[in-house]
Amino acid sequence: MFRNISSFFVVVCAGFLLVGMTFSGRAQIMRRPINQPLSSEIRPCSAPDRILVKFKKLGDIRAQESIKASIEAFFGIQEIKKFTLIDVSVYRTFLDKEKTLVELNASPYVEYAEADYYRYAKTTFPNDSRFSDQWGLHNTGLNNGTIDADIDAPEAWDLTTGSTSVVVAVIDSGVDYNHEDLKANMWRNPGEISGNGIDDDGNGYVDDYYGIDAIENTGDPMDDEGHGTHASGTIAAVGNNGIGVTGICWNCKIMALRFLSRDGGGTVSDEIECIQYAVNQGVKIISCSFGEYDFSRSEKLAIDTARNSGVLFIFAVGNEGENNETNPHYPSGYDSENIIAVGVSDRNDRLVSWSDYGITTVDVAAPGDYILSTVLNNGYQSESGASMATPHVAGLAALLKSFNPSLSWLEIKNLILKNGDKIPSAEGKLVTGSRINAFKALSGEPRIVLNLQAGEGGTTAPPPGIYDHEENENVTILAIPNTDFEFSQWTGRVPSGQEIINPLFLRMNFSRTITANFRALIYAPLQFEGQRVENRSLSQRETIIVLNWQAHPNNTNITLYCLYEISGSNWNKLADVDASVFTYMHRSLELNQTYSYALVSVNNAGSEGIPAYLTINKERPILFEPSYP
Ligand SMILES: [Ca+2]
Ligand SMILES: [Ca+2]
Ligand SMILES: [Ca+2]
Ligand SMILES: [Ca+2]
Repeated sequence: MFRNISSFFVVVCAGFLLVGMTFSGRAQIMRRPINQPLSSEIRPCSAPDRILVKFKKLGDIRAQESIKASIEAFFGIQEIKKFTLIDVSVYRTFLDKEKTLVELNASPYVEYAEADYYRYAKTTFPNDSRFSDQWGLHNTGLNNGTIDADIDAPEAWDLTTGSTSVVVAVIDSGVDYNHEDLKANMWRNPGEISGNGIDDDGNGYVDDYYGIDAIENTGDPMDDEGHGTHASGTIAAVGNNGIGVTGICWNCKIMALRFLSRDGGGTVSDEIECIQYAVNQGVKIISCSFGEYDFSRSEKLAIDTARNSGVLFIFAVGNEGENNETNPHYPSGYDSENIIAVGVSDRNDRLVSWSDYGITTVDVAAPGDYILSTVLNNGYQSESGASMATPHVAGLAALLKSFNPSLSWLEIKNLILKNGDKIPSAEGKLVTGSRINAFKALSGEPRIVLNLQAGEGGTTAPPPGIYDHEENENVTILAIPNTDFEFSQWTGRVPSGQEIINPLFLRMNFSRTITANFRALIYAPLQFEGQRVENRSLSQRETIIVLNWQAHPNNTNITLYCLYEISGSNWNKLADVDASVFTYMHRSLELNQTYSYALVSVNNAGSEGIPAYLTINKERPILFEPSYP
């Protein structure tokens, strides 16, 4: 019928003149598909093509029917059903739904028009056959567990069940990529044709379709141990497919990276090869269920460098019950910002006795005791360890990234750490004292992350670091006077004054990470002067220029002055003068020439300030001129 809408237009225009509304441009609105596919990843708020309308009762029935018909024709809406109980009609919309609603609500004949909102079941339970055994996701108290000692996964799945575009790299013993409950969620290298014996994407690995094996340097990360397959199932076993278990992320992708051999060991170099592969493929979340007690500079460097690519690492702590404050465990124990170190909680929400802990070194606990997940050859098995807790956090990170793809590694980390459930046995033992909670993390309040850095030679109070704040919280940053500051949104200058430090007030009402970078402003030395001396003795005919200056009182931490002679566009350094010395004698110069200088203050961070310039003309007064013999 709506192919005919333009033929209704004249009639409708009369109608709308009658009701005194303006609908300019209505005829230009293009038709477009309205039944947009409903993604299982993000749930819509309302039906895309249905609205509810209640008309005002004006005039008699005939008049009402006439007005209703005119409005239906004009707006191109089609009545599907009418609820006599409340005198409200359900309409199908064929044009822009939101615009139609706005305009209907502006009509004097319409009491109201509203979207046909969705209502969702309060919790989303998957149909995977063994979900009831996955106490870490939803604890019903089975096996003497505690009801709700879990990460509230079904509640989180009301918000999202994960996006196919989020990839988690699992650096482990490989993954059984043929497992019935993993196969559909395996990452596949888009640049590689599987099984043709050719390195199609030229990345050095032949047929690296699911990832790599860094031990054998091949493109086949098949798991022969089961450990990586177990971790992968917790992160992203296929959810709601009627079989086996479900991952925390039903639809996310697993990149398989093998560096642990069958005996459970692997080298840092093979691990770094895996990290590099993941970074090169653009992965933002890396799950690592391994570690030991030796510090590796290269491993830390790889982690810190991956931060530049926005990578968040989830690391297992040890299963030795050690205090990582006194006995550090790596890689979980590095002071790198872009890591979450994960300890182990059990089905009664206790930090297990064998979990490593550390008030500054272990961030959070996650279920890791008797965790059912995928193992080799389409199997399922319960395992215990920080290796099982870690993928719970990695899965949650992936769920968060699915829910809001714009989240940075830092925002994801903050959402996870700030929105757990406190568990008494973790108090004083973990940074957060909490076990993760997926629902709380997903529905967490927006927080502001302030990344405060002292730039070259700058100082800040509080010290440089990463701080997070509530939205609309006032934040005070102290910086030395006369420092420049740079934010991603704005720049400015801390005003100069008599005080030693001046506060800078920020209202934290941005929704994103802010980087504040304070740079010291170094002023030019004062009273840069020079005097010329002509030496015209028979033995030595030369000009000597004596340069003098004073320190600028606003400068702090000056260590030296760099003196340059300027010749055309060239700056030739004459000397580095110690900061306690304010004079320099430039000797052996040509008679009757003009000389130009620049003097630059340098602070203890090596930062150079604004130059002071000086030109000594040959006409300037001569301080001393020996007489000719
Ligand atoms: Ca629960
Ligand atoms: Ca390749
Ligand atoms: Ca190939
Ligand atoms: Ca499943």
